[in-house]
Amino acid sequence: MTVNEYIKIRFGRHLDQCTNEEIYIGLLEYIKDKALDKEIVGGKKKLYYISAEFLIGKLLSNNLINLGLYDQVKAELEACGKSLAEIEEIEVEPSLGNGGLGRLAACFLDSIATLGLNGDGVGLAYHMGLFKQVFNNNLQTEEPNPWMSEHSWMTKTDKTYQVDFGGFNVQSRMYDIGVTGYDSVTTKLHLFDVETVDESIIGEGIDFDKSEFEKNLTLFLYPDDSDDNGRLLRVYQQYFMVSNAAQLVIDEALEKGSTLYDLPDYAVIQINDTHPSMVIPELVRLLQIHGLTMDEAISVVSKCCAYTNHTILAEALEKWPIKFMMKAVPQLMPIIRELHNRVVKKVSSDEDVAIISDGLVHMAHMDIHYGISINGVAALHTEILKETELNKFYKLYPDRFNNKTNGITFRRWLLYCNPELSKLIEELIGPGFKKDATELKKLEQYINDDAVVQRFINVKKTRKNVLKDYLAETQGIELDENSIYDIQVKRLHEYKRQQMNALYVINKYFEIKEGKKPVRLITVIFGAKAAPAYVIAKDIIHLILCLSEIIANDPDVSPYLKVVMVENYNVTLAEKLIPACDIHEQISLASKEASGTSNMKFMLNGAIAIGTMDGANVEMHQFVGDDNIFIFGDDSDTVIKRYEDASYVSKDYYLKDANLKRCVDFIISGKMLKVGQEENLKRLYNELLNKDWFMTFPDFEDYCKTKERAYAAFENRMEWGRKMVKNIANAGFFSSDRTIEQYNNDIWKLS
Ligand code: 26W
Repeated sequence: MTVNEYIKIRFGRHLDQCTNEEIYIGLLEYIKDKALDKEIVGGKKKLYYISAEFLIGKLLSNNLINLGLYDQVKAELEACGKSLAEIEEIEVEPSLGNGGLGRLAACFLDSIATLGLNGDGVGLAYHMGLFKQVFNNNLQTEEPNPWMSEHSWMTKTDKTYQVDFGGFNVQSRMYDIGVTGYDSVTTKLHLFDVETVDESIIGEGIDFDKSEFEKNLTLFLYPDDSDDNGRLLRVYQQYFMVSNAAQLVIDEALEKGSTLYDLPDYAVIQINDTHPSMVIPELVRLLQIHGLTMDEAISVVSKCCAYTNHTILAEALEKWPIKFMMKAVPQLMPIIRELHNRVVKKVSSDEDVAIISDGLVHMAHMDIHYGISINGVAALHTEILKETELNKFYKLYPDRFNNKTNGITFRRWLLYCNPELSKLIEELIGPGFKKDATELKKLEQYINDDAVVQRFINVKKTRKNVLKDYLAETQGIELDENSIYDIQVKRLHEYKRQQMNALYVINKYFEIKEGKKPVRLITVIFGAKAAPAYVIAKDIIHLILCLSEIIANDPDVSPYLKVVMVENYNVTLAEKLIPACDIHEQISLASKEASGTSNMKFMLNGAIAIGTMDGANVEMHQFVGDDNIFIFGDDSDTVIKRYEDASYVSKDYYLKDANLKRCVDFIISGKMLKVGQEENLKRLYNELLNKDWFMTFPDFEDYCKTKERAYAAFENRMEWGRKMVKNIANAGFFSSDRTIEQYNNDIWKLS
């Protein structure tokens, strides 16, 4: 049935008589129907990918592409004078994630379905998602980000569970979003919600009463955790998520004839970071209710669960106070104590590997002792886990540790977001790369073919114009498509070092003032949300916004340098920014970025990285070689050592390097104080001068020099074009299809 026929039945009207809203609703139902036809008819064993975040992005075009309907539907709409792009604007992006971890989960679901694997996602249906970022007076403010509506991709199911908390219980309901595989089957994302959630408790901004758990359980993703009530709420949310997941796992296994003693033949659970870790004690608890002994239950659960670590930062490894656990989930504490005692008795009495110590429950430790696998998300990251952060665990369980370098879905990050590039590639090497990303390697044969390389440069120009139009229309930002687009988009965090990029901007500002003018306008684009309680991160945003204002208003500088910070960076914006990018910034302090995934998306779209030897940059560098990526800065060994011997004193660098000093001093200069807030700027200045925990100063000089090298290289357009082709040709490894195949072969073992 065509869309037209479908719409006619539904609305009794022809397509050209419908509004865009009506067509959107019609398409939603049309696609849902088509996806249903392809639903996987379950094999025996099933994967449950439990994650607190699924940053799925808009689904309309994505689903059309995966179902093979995109061209047909687009043409049908065009024939009636309608535009798919305009209809797409109606869809609201669900903001069910912070950044990499959530977007990775979404890419994985796409690949799981595409590979035809029997696996579903399980998470929460946060009503407001993560906050919406709004800039006021050069400062970030936060607003609720509602996305649910009567017509959405979510389908209400009749599955409900009871979830018990200390002192009360709630009734949950499961909602499903179909996950369409590319030319393959449909699997599901199950999102749990609770009917008592009350959106009216939201006050100013994203303020709400954090103690009213029944009303706020699924209201926001990661609510502000700067106080005890906020942190306690996270425990409630996490338990709500995993209790539902565990009940679903048991239900589905029983339906398929499991005795529960053989649960590992029916279910494998991937624990995405530590947020779902309570699934381990919860499953043990439920299996006991089903008649297994504690011994049996622990043995069964230990064969079902696998854990992925996404961060090296110690502060991000969750540890929950026992008193929180006793309040929120008292029924789990006896089980966690038992799990802890068994480790002490049978494995090791070393405090460092204990599940309970100092009145805290160490979630990652539980995952490692009671799981089949622990993986890092890039080669370097896994090595650092094994050799330093989790070394004691690695010694206990060497066989459980493995690496799974992250990946991205090429359907969204190439076919959908860059159709011009996709078309060019298809013309050159055929359509095989869409199913087998390693075929991109065939593009290398064109690296010395100037006419072909020029076409890649032309596609980039087209995409730079698309971004220019989009930002002008949606955010009132003016870009010059002839400038270099130098882009850093990612969560705001000191370890990612947006502040170093900002210091570079200041450096360039001074150079231009002194008459050293770049040959071409440089546009430095930032996009980042800061966690609401992360004060310094918000100060860095303030710095960037102030710089943007000062430079835009300075006629000496503005023809040569432009600083832009896009508001409310999200998946939809990423889809516009990434194809348009010339140079992308992957400048984390070496050893701190577990992997990074935007680096892969940029590479695939023919942007060249300026990066440190960190996360997956290391593997990208291996693929493209020194000439096609701009590497700088201290390596992870140097950094780790500097932390170990506590030898870093930021002020020494500041005093030694006059150039650095004047850049840092500029933060509290009269010019800055005129457009910014003294409190914020002074705090940031002091932080850098007296602490600089993520070591921007030691890398600063090398960073500046490397940027100059990159900008100079950009001017040799043909050579730059060759670098672009080299990067695209070598991006195949970073397909999430490859990552998921490895998870399946090594851990999940689904048939
Ligand atoms: C305190 C709880 C907590 C801690 C960290 C919540 C959320 C986070 C981050 C948002 C986790 C995250 O996104 N990590 C990123 O995961 C990506 C996918 O593996 C990696 O590519 C990034 O390097 C890593 O920062």
